[in-house]
Amino acid sequence: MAAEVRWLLAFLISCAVPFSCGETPHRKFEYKYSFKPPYLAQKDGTVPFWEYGGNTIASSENVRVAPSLKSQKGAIWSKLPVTFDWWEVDLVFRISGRSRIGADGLAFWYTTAQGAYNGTVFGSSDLWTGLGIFFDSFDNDNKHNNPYIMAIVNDGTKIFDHANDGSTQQLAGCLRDFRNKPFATRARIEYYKNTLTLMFHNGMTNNDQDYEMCFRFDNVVLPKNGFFGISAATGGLADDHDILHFLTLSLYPPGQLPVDAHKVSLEEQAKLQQEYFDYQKKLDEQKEEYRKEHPDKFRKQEYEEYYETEGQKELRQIFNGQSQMFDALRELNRKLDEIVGRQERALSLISQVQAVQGGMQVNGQLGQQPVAIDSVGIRRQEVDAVLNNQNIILSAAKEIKSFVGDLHTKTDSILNNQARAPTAQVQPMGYDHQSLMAEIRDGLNTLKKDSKITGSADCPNCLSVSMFLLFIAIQMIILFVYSIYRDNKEAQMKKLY
Ligand SMILES: [Ca+2]
Ligand SMILES: [Ca+2]
Repeated sequence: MAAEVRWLLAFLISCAVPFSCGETPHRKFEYKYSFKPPYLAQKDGTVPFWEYGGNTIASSENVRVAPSLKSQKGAIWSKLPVTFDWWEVDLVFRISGRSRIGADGLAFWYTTAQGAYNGTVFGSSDLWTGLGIFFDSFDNDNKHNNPYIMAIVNDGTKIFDHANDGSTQQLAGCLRDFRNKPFATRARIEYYKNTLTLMFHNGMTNNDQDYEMCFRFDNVVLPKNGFFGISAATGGLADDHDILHFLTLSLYPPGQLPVDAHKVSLEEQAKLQQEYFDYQKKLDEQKEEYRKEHPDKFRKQEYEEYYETEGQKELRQIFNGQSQMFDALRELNRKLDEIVGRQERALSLISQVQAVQGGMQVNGQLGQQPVAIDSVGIRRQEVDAVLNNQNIILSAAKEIKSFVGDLHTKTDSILNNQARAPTAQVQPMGYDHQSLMAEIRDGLNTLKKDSKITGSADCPNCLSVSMFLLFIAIQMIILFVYSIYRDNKEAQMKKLY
């Protein structure tokens, strides 16, 4: 009875889990809190719905928050406060510099007020209220743990702990290298139902799906109606800190998407689409004009694209090889995960079988052999076989272990011998090679001497061919005489009878 109840419970839980976990929020693109190329900055240099300052430069392709010059600081802040509770920000960025170590880093902000453009925390204000996510390039505390990504939530009272790279204040973080990557690095920051998640793309591939978890932290409470911002700073060492995309999505639990928001977005979408097409058309016309005006220059540029230097070629080959290795590794990783999953399932099934067996024994049904448990799809003898196999594998592993230990000790002693007598030769142990060699040499010499003696002197004891034939002839004569004699004898005997 207990077993049935357990099965029912397991079934109910397995049914309920997908419904509770599979809930995905509705996503809506928020263009007033986003920027992306082309035409990121307008002709007058402004970025629509954003304000920037300090040493930040915005172009049509990206926002260079801090350039690779000494002691630069800059920031870009959204003009409007956020009007939604939950959000996801897709950040596509590049941090690159010629030095092996870079500085200082980049910060993503969600704070109750816009910060400064030349502050002390990665280019913006300290004592902030809200969230700061820092991409810290420079290792201030010399613990060899940078570049590092970390999140710090501040209530406006904490001063950023630069000396310890913020490690005493961080909510969560991960060690990831984000500098000088072949493709742009990406961070997906999600704040949904008080859970803060950061997914990171290391820029080693241009596959949009290669995100991995940096951290996930529950029970994070952020103030409402904050401002988004990005800031960066350089020090004695300097990197270029470029933001290529800043895409914001508002998240709504299923069934809570505001109705009018969807309608408005459709209208505005159509309007923007039209604007985009007009602009695209204008640009194509301008391009065509330019091509007509400068035909030679254009042709030259066209052909130059086809050539690459030796260095570029080599780099491309190396990169291709590495990409292949990376793909193979990822595939292996996936398969390992699969195997681990299967093993866990098998283990849970075995434990269930044992539990069921235990239940049966308690209920006094010991007489009935629990031969088949079809509902699980696994039989008793199969479990036994699996256990036996495991035991065999274990004993084999033990043997291998002792063998490896043996090998290890032997290797150690060889190494010690070598250390004592540092020659290129490995000294044999417990077996005198040289004396054996001497013995063999000696034996060979005697053999040679013997063969010389036998080869040079006439063989006194040997039988020659003529001698042998003589013996044969004598024997034949004797036999012949004897047969004649015997015939005579027989003839005489016959006469007598
Ligand atoms: Ca630092
Ligand atoms: Ca550090």
